[in-house]
Amino acid sequence: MTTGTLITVAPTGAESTKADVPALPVTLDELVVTAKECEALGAAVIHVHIRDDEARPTLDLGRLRETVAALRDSTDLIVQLSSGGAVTDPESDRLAVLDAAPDMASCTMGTVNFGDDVFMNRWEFIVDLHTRMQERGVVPEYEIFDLGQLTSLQRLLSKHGLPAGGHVHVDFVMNVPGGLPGTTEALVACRQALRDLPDGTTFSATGIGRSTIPVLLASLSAGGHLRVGMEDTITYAKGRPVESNMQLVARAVGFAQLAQRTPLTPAEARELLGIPT
Ligand code: KMH
Ligand code: ZN
Repeated sequence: MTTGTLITVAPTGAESTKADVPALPVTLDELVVTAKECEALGAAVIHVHIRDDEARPTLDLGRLRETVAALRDSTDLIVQLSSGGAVTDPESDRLAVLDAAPDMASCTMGTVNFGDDVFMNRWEFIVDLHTRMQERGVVPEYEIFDLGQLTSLQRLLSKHGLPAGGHVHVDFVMNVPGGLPGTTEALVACRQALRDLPDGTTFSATGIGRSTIPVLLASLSAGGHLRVGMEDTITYAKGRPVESNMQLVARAVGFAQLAQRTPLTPAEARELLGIPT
């Protein structure tokens, strides 16, 4: 039975710019302030993309290590580094993200058209990422951009074994142009497909752009968890740009509470996801 709600904040991403959204956290200080405030509101996981001094997306390992350390010093949040990076990042840099020893890392389960770009995730790359995470005790969040990627996940787990910690958690990333639509019907189809995955598999969902609210509500009502943040949404409501990540987390917490699905603390989230304390 589902009880609490796991709330993940994805505050930065690799695609938006300060010109699009002035409050986008792009420096380490901005990220740490955001993380602390989102944790105080009810977030338990932070999905992290970092930027360089010019606010361009980077997978610089030194910066990633510094970021993991700073987030651990200042918060109890579960630190999930993006292994997806930006569409231009090479596979070697994406694998090296694990050298920063996060609690979790994302693992996207297939290639997808990504607006005008292509987000490449070859099968051999996925197997390599999954295996390295098993060896290092980094817990994956399997990112699902399309329904067939759940079939790939089933194949991955049956051929290469369960992830570190033994628990399977997936995130439906919905409404990317080229992937799943951000609709209740699509979310229900994904949830149904989870029956072919190990018992106890949990899911969260995030709706890009204007699908944010419908996906939030559909996920809660289907027993799922939530991801929100400026990586996914830069418009709070029609004609109203997002003012901060906290605004999005506060709204998700409000919806969760209305659904009587209290936000999980980071400690409770660790238990759910099989992450050591
Ligand atoms: N920025 C996208 C190309 C992830 O973080 O793992 C990939 C992405 C998924 O955001
Ligand atoms: Zn991401």
